[in-house]
Amino acid sequence: MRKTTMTFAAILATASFAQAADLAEMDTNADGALSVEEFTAGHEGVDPAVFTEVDTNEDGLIDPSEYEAATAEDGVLAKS
Ligand SMILES: [Ca+2]
Ligand SMILES: [Ca+2]
Repeated sequence: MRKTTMTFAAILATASFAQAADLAEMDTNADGALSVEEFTAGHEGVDPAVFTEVDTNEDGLIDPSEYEAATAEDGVLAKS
C-alpha cells in the first residue's frame, strides 16, 4: 500500500517535470513565460485563440501555473 502511494507520487512528479520542460523548451527568450508567438510556435496547428483561454489572468503571457492548468487532465491542452 505504502509502495503504491510512493510510486504514484513519483509518476506525478515526473509528469509535472515534463510539463515544465515543455514550457522551458518553447520559452525562446527564457523569461519563464510563453508569449503568444512562443505558444503558437510550440503548438503547431493550435488555434491562437486557445492562447487567450490558457492565459487566465489575461496578462498576455502564459506562466508555468497557467500552462500546468491547461495541460492538466481537464485543461484546454489536455492530450486525449
Ligand atoms: Ca518567453
Ligand atoms: Ca497569464
